[in-house]
Amino acid sequence: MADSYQPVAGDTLDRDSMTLSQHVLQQLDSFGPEAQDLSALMSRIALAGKLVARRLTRAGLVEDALGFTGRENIQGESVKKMDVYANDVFISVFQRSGLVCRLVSEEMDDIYDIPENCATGRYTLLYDPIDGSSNVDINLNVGSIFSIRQQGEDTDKTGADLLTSGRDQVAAGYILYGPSTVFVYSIGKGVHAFTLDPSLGEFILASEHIQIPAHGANYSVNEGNFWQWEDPYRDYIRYVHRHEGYSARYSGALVGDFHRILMQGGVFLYPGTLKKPDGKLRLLYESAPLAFLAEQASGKATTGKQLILDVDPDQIHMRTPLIIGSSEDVALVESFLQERELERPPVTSGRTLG
Ligand code: P6P
Repeated sequence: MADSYQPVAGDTLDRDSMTLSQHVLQQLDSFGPEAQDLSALMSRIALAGKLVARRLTRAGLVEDALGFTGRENIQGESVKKMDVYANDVFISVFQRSGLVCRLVSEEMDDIYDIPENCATGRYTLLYDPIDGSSNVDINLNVGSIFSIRQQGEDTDKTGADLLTSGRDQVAAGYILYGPSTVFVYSIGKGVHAFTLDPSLGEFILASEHIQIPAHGANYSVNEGNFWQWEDPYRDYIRYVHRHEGYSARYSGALVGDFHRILMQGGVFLYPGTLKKPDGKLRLLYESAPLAFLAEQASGKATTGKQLILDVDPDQIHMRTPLIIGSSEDVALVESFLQERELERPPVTSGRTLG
């Protein structure tokens, strides 16, 4: 009998055909209904990402795509037209999907119910449709952040079942709209990154089981808030200013700043300020999903007092301070907050300003 056919295309074709939906099924090691639902859900998020990416790449050319709407969201922030468009994209791709029963968004005060999905939809999607929208009009990177939770008992329709710690997340991730569009996710089995191949219209596997280095040079913080911080944060900044081997990197968009930390190491921090004592970043759809990824990638995420993933929110738009990134760099920030002498990372041979 002739030898069975042996594919000749090899690794490249295998890689290019490892789509996001296939990867989720592989991760779950199952083709059962639950796995199929989660795979389909991830594909819908990817579709939302492609629609937002398409709009962003043409924003400068499309009438009325840029600028402000003139409204403020529940956060008291001016709403950009792109915020609204991206939020509507997520609603549109999940209506009549049978997958998601509720949506929680930075751009919507209340929970958005999709009752027609609730017969089968076992999930709630929490998302920041465009994170870092101040970058949109100047063509700098922005992102979408998402968190997926199981549909709990919400008989009184208050979303009380969502007010549990981030350890109840089923999956989390983000889409980074940069020179390329990157989809990063975890379902609790490592962190994986996909790159959008526009010629295919598919997100193709780029990196698997990403690990945050234990230490990195990047420290990412808005130093313009220095005057508003508590002293321990100021002492940390003075420390990195006086020691060689640190680089300040801050884009004004959390997703891009976190992605740099994920890939190169270092620490991102958004402390509480005089104006925003609880910090600016929202727990359920910004800090908790990124903390889920950080811990999956051997990093750490804390409020400065508590691990982000252990915080029980008191309302769906709750804010917390955020310190996230390499385990050693987060520990260095904590050492100032806990006023404990941590043997500081070895001072490099370079100069140390006393
Ligand atoms: P600031 C964008 O508005 C955002 O929510 C994050 O993406 C970003 O890290 C942060 O706020 C930037 O805030 O106060 O430094 O401009």
